[in-house]
Amino acid sequence: MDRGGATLNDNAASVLALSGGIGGAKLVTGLARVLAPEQLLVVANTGDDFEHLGLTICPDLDTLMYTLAGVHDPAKGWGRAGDTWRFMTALAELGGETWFRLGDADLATHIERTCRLKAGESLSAVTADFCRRLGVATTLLPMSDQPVRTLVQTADTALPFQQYFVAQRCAPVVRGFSFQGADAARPLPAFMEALARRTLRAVIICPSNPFISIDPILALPGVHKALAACPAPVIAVSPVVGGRALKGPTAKMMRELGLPVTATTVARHYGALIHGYVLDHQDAAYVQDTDIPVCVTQTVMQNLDDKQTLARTVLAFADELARQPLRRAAVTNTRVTVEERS
Ligand code: FO1
Repeated sequence: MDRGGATLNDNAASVLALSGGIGGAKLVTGLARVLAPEQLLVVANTGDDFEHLGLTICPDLDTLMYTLAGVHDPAKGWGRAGDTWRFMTALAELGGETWFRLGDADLATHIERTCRLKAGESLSAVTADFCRRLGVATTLLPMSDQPVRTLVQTADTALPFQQYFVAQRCAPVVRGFSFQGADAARPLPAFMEALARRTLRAVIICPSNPFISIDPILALPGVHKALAACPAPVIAVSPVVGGRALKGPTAKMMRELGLPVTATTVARHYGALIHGYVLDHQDAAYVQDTDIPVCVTQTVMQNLDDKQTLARTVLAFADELARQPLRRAAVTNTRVTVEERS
């Protein structure tokens, strides 16, 4: 069953969420709880994907899939709950590469996906089937069926994303990013159809890292233009709270790129793409810095209640914006990319 070209129920008001892994998955969990399955389409970043030990690993897609299935490891944020590590132990004994840890149950996902990709199935078809088998009712799409690989430009070299993130623990100073393969990749048809849909209720940019989780999605041909022309409110939720990133290297990256570590920087980064911005109570002082409608609320999600409450608040904000003529920010975009070197 290939859901790559699937459409949402056209009679239902639908919500499109753009997400990276752990941070975005929290809001996606809330959205999946407050919306019917046919009302939510989740598009996942695949720029973090890579080939490792002969396997195709899709970290953000898997984090979203496991989270929506309720089988994720909430402590680590990635991988499966209760996983065991016999494969890694045995691999270490044999002198294999152990810098990227694959749990035994998680390994099954990578092996089965790789077999199916090699047999000619698309990533979206494999994802749809895995989701069905794991009981995920929400439609989860990779941003593209073609490979896109994020490269992190450091002072001396361009590092493949997982080399930077896991092997080097985000230590190298970041100068910019590029998304290898993005120019030749195509966004999933169902994603583009949703963006143009008359009944689309909102596009929600989840509280994910703007540089490495959302920009790869925006870098796909046609996506930026389609978002800019989208008839529904486009809303971003800040991943920066009180001058810190809730998860991951967002704040460190901002500092190294010479950007202030504030919620405003993220709004400016999305620039004229967004109609509304959601930030935390702790950042209420920054409201005056933006010239688009802002919703100040609790964005820190510690439990399921927080996730559902934020999801409801974001949707109510979108509905409020949709009742007025939509206007976008006048601020310039602070996109940080470097030319592809390959
Ligand atoms: N993150 C780590 O910090 N160390 C790991 O060994 C690791 C393994 C891993 C395996 C499967 C998977 O789906 C994700 C994994 N992650 C690991 C997380 C991943 O590198 C990042 O969270 C994302 O790429 C950033 O969104």
